[in-house]
Amino acid sequence: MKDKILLFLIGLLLCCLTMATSEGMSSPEVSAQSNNQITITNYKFEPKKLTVAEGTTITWDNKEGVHIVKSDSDAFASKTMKPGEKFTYQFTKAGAYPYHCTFHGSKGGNEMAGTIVVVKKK
Ligand SMILES: [Cu+2]
Repeated sequence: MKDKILLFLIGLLLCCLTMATSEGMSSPEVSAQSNNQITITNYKFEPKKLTVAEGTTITWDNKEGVHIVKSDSDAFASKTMKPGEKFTYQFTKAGAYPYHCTFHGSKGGNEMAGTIVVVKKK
């Protein structure tokens, strides 16, 4: 009888481990598809780094302050954004797109800056 309980517990443990592992592996893909919004608040881009699939349109939502979102490589640039204003850009090519606020940051990820990582669609 004791053996059966032990086997049952081991089975339960293995089941939990398998579920936890598969969940951990699938979550980046889910977030890449569902999250395409960056909040501008407190002189920061939230999230600072965002991974999305090719073809995703990203929206920067300015909650406070005056900012300009500009790609380090000049791929995209917003106009001067006041609080409540949004900027959108569609990423059609895979690659890393570092960007910064021209008022509060600079190229190379300094101060107010972030990165969009675009991955190929599967
Ligand atoms: Cu700024």
